[in-house]
Amino acid sequence: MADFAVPPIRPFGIAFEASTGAVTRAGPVLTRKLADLEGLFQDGDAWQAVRTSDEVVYTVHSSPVPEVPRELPQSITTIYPGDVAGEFYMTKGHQHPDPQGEIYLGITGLGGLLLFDGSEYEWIDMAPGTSGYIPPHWAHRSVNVGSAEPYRFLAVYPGSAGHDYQWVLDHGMGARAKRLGDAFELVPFGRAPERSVGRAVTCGFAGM
Ligand code: M6P
Ligand code: ZN
Repeated sequence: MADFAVPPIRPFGIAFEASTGAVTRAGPVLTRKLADLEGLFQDGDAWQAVRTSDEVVYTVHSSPVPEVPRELPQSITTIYPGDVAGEFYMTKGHQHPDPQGEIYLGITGLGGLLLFDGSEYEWIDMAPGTSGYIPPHWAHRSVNVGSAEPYRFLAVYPGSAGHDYQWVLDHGMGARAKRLGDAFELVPFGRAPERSVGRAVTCGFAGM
């Protein structure tokens, strides 16, 4: 498997393959299956029942730009369609230990960017061409809310930001994106540690 490059890095172009999420020049590729998402779906029994299914929930194709200070790594994340007991497939979600911003750009499919600062959540509808801004101190998770298509987006982030996954296990993400007929709804976390100031919002894209 390709690895991150070692600085100093010379300027170079990166091609993004819109139909697969692959990048050239290629860096590391991460594959997360249902078994890797322990403790994240609300219905733990439903997750237990499917955890050994080997189903891929999402992939992350990174460029060779390394996660080190002053560099700007990029990656393409592809979240496949699906849900666990109505809660849509999603990334683990993380907080940046070094609080710095991040930018996403929707490439294919329909998704959402869920942000949580520890007390309030925000939701940004993501579609091809939509850019979502993640300010410092906001944990972030991506969700595929489309019916059949993979949701795919570009991420660009400071190389020193890091990934704190425990923060999400400890604090949750403020809300959950769940199937509601042909659309979806955001349901605030309802029990400890699922607590937050939030609002139930019913969202949806025309034609879904
Ligand atoms: C985006 C970026 C990456 C992140 C990936 C998957 O591509 O934010 O830094 O790793 O999404 O998200 P997570 O790490 O929360 O599983
Ligand atoms: Zn991030």
